[in-house]
Amino acid sequence: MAAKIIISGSGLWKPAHIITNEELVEAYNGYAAKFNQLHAGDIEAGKVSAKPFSSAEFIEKASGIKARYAYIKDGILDIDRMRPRIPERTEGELSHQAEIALNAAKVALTEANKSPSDIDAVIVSCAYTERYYPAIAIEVQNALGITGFGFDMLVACSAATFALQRAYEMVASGTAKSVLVINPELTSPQVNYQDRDSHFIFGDVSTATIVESSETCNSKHSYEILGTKAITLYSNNIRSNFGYITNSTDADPYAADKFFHQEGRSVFKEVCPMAAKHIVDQLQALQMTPSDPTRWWLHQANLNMNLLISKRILGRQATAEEAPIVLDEFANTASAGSLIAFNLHHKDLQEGDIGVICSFGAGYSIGSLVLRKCAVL
Ligand code: CO8
Repeated sequence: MAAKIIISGSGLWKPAHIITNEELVEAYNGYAAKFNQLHAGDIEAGKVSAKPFSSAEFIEKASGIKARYAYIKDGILDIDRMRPRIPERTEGELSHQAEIALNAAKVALTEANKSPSDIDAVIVSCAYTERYYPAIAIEVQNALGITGFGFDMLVACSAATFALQRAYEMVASGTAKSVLVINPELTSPQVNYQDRDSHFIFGDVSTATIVESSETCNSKHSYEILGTKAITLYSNNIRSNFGYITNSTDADPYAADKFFHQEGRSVFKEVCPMAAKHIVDQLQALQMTPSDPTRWWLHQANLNMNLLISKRILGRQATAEEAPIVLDEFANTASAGSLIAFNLHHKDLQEGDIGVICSFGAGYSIGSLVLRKCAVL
């Protein structure tokens, strides 16, 4: 029998610090009031727009988010700073992102019943890396003592699913035997905490996944990857213009357009039908219907978005058990959201049960994997 490609372990690491909507809104509103007072003359003269006030009720109603984790909380709620105070590390120290990547990677290795010597490829895939080279993946590879190769990948919200698809192909083609995919989503430095429309959206987290062949898999809970599907469609509706070229363009490296910004309503309207069609088409290609999967590990950007997508797919709203929501606790964690949902909600599935991991977001990008639970060892 031909070998199958398996997800054999999943790791989740969450920061020690939590910021509730109420704390975030209190800080933002303090900042906005101070800004409006300082610029009262220019606001009056129509030269500067007044900062509108935020509300915890709006945030929860519009997004489903109640709180988020912060790698470093210090500084974010300081109305004279409004960004985390992350200490710079020397070149001899482990980088911040490699550290949180390792935290999740070690859990995934344990869950997969693997040691670093079993792994021969590392992919660090997320929305941002804290530097361009050497790759964070190679730093992680070195810290774990893995022989083989590593590289970084950036695909915004679909970084995790796209990397799992590359891992699938690597194991299937024999270019690697076991791949460690890590998503250290350190989003807080790219959140514009001075912007009412987006200050509440993101949280920090790290997830990791092991992909290997059924010939080597010996983990308790494992999942055969039955199919993978990716699509991208260019859109400016979710964008960050931060990058290395700013030094040469003389643009302000900290201007609002250099942070995450979006046309949230347009994203909602355009991405929901795309994601629903993507999943239905993929199931069809695998000779399945939407009633086959028992679990939907969907991207976690917005509760209403997930409810709408599951309704479009199933013709009814999915239950919390079928399509678990984690964004109340974690907020949007860029590419890690669907993997957090998988991590926290997969062990109860029975042998043969079908599940779908799906991400959707900036690019636009949509990535999905259809899984079947293997026998529990
Ligand atoms: N408090 C109070 N009122 C507010 C606030 C606030 N914080 N924000 C907006 N409002 C107001 C608006 O000004 C508006 O007022 P008015 O009606 O007077 O104009 C009203 O509330 C309604 O505003 P919206 O129409 O904008 O509100 P929505 O109901 O559409 O909700 C959301 C806004 C929550 C942003 C929603 O549109 C949404 O979630 N859309 C989906 C977006 C999405 O999925 N984006 C994906 C982004 S993630 C991604 O792709 C990864 C990127 C890489 C990671 C980046 C890491 C930093």
